Amino acid sequence: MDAIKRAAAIAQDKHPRVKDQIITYGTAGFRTRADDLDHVMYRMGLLAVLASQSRKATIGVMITASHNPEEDNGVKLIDKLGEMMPLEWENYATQLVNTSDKGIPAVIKSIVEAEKIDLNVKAKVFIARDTRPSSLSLSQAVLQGVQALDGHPFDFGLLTTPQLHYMVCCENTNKNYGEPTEDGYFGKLAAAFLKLQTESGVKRAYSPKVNVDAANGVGASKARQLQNMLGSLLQLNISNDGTQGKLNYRCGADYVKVQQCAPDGLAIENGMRYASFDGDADRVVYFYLDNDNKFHLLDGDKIATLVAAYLQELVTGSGLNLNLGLVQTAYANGSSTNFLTQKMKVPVACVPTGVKYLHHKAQEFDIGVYFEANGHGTVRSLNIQYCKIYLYHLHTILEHFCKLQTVGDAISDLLLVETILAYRGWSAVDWDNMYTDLPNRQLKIKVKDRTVVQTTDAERRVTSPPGLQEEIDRLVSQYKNGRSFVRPSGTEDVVRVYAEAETQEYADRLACEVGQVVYDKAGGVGNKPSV
Ligand code: G16
Repeated sequence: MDAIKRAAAIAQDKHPRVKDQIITYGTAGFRTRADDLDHVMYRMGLLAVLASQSRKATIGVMITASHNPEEDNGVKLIDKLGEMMPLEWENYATQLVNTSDKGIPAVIKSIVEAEKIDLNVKAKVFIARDTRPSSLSLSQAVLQGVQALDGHPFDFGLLTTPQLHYMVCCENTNKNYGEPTEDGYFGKLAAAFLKLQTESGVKRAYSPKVNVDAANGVGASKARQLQNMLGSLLQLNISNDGTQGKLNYRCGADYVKVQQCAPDGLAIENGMRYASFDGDADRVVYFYLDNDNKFHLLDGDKIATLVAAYLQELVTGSGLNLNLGLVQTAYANGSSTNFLTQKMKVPVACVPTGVKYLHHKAQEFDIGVYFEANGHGTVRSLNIQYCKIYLYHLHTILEHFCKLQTVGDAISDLLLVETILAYRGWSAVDWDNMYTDLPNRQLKIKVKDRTVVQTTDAERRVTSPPGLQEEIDRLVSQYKNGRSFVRPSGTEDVVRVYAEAETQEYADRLACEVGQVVYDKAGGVGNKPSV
């Protein structure tokens, strides 16, 4: 029996597709209830072998549902340089996952033909997982998929998503970038942080204490490993480390960003600086309490502004003619965009949600800073070597903190933020004072089928269902500084609503009114939002 037939037989016997439910490769891979994912994982193991043979490189498979609730899980493939797979591979993934068990050989053969794959090439697949209870058995299913097509799996066990990106890239660049081990990863980050602190100096006003909410996820143990290498340079006090609370439940970057409040599991005090990771530690947001005990969020937009302003200062100081730009999504707070374009004179581009779009767009600049408001982001520069000659600091930052972080990395982004705060001698309040956010609100609306909502113009306008955009325009026109858009999530079964306005009360009301219209026009289910 050849490998493809054997793989199909194992699928039917051990990893059958039991539900006739279509699942698509979304914003960040497949994501749904963990109970529905066994066959998906096995088939992604098969696909990873084909991808490895096609690209003649090691491919990564990460098992995580990132910010989603603990009951969910997900999987995504990592391309040879640590980037997301091209669109055609996302389509292959959707085809392979949704065919019947008997249909597997035909789909594999069509991929082999389309990509002209030599099935004799030795395939190598790196696998890692987050801390969800379901992740271990799902990673076994991936492993069996890889073995079924005679590929060679290497299971790293628990890693953050960005760590697996790092491992894949190191492996495929002959270890030029670093050792594909955890020691290699932490050693590289710690050495760069130490170097930047020593050379650019740490202002006295800077406090190296940061309280980290690790979302009860994999980032907790990893941040501790980093802490062991940093000594007193940076003092990370880690809460929500998974020993008590539930993953992402009332904690983590997504909760803090969307709810605009401190997470459970840590006692927030004024004068301190806090950071929240998400479940697989590829996003980070900061927050603090002011002297009036008011909560302040320093989200991806604030991080982008801090980083872009710092890099612009370095570039301007060098006299080099490098163009620096920022990439955001529709979720970016209007004040951040105004501050950057009008005050800092940094060009800003807007793209659809998903780091793959931001990453791609950022490459149009010599130095492209990209961040989603939810805390995903990094800096891209295709001119790293060029920067090295003139801008040693910039080069160190790009090379060590940013180069590989094609999806953003909470840990290296935290080091980047701390490097800049130390250099400027800033507290969280000083940083927040760069500009004031417009009050905003996000809601999730449950609908029968979220794909009925279709968008254009980087997701800022709705094209379907008919009449929805006109209603949103009408509502927005009633609010000073009002802005709102809706889009189907690519990771959860909801339609997302974003609104901003002059006051929090108005932003809340606008979001609710837009949510009601979505509910009415897009087939809402369950409770209708009420003002
Ligand atoms: C993923 C993507 C992000 C995206 C987020 C929410 O993040 O990598 O680019 O912003 O999902 O996407 P959506 O609004 O389509 O649900 P994560 O941290 O969950 O992997």
